Amino acid sequence: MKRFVLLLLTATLCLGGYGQDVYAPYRQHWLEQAQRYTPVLQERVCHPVDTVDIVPDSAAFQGWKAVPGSAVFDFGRHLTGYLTLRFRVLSGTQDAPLRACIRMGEIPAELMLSREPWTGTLSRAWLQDETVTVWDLSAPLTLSRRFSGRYLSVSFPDTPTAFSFAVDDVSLRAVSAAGEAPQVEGRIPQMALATLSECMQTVMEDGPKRDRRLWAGDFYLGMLANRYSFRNMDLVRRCLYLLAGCAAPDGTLNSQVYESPQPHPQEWSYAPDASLYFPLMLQEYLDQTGDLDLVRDLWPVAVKQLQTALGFLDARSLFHPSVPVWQVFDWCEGLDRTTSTHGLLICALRQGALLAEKLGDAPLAEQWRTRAAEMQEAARRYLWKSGVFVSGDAQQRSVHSQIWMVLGDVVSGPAARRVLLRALSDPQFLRPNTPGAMHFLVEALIRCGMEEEARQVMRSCWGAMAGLGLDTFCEIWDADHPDASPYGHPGLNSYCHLWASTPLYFWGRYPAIFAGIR
Ligand code: RAM
Repeated sequence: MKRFVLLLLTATLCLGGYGQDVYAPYRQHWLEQAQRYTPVLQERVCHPVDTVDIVPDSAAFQGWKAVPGSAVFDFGRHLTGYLTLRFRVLSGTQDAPLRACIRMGEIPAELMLSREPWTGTLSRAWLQDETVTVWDLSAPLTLSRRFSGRYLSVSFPDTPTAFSFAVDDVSLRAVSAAGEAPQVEGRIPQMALATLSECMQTVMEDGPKRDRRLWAGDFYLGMLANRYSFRNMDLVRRCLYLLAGCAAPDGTLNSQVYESPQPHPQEWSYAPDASLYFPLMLQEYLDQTGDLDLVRDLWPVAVKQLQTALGFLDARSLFHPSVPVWQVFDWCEGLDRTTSTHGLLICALRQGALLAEKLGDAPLAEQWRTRAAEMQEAARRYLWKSGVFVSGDAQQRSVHSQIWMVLGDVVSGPAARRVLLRALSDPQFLRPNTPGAMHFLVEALIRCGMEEEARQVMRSCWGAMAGLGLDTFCEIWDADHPDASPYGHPGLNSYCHLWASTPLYFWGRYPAIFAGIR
């Protein structure tokens, strides 16, 4: 009974301020299914393996590196979990509380970055800085915050006068839903595995430090990486059902879902690109499992995402919303995303058509294939300018647009190769600056047989991060501006990010192409 009331409450929360719920017949069931697949997190108590100092070094990532020393605990790898400190009074009697300042960093620089004045555009509370007053040194201190990182500094600014003390033990109860790790060869796949397993919590989180939530776009890429590594399909099912259960009452997907205290969405967070990954997710899930029942269960969501996006086409069959619509793809500043969404919609329609056929709806499959063909034709006719595809009224040129025109099969063969080569060699083109967008670049290069170029992107993005001695792959990667942050402060960047874990997919799916990279 209690469970029923909670689910009802969740269903009500998901409705937010919208009108009637198009998913009323299904929502409760979807949320129940999501709950049913909640994983049991595996726990492991870890201790620091060393102590280090963090020193400036202009060659190191963001200018700081860890060297043998004594100021900072080093857990030896990226961990996500709960910290416990134990103290011991060495002399005298504890006559006053102790103030402990605790900082954790995913990378060395994070402990050293200046916080004043605060320039971040997200809350400073994302920084893993905690000040705790310890009243009883004989009791272990466990912090309620879940931390994520490798480096831990603990300092005591208010020195006691009547007693001395020591930190006796530091431990971190690490949690993950990943399950047993497969053996993978090579530094890049190993880092990708660490990245993915850290993001696998009770949902596939986009980043265990920030934002710690289910993001539709990131999850699609996490699904691909999971396929060739942990194969934790229950976690995938949970995420699919959560996205569906927290969709807006008008049927559009919210791009983000929180789990606590009850599953609920970031309201009004529809983004066509995040939403259009949903048919791709279902097709990918079916391909991985053969489980048509789940696909049938969530089919209304896929249909609605495609119908909604088709509603943004203009009379020429171009994706051209008449009102501003938030689109993501990448953090590249000033990027016009409409051509990218156009290409993604073509992909989603074609995947949707495959699914419709498998579910016995041949007319719908036919209808979507026809729309996809019209959109391909429209792109060739209206978006093609001087040998490349442009985006938006300003006819912006970006690598992103070429990627999605290739993936949408608007251009193929030698012409596709020319388009990608041109975009990659011309500095005038805007370029991806996140591994999430680089993923699709690699996929597009492979699609048109440009294997050496695909390896080159793998080396210059993921390989470069590996070369810097990081433990996990980052949310942002801009080799020319290593401390670039879309959030106004590099401390807010996530240095272990789900969408960067797809080397696992590339190595698994195309072993012959990537096996040579170490
Ligand atoms: C950030 C996160 C997330 C990403 C969105 C668009 O908030 O990095 O992973 O998908 O942006």
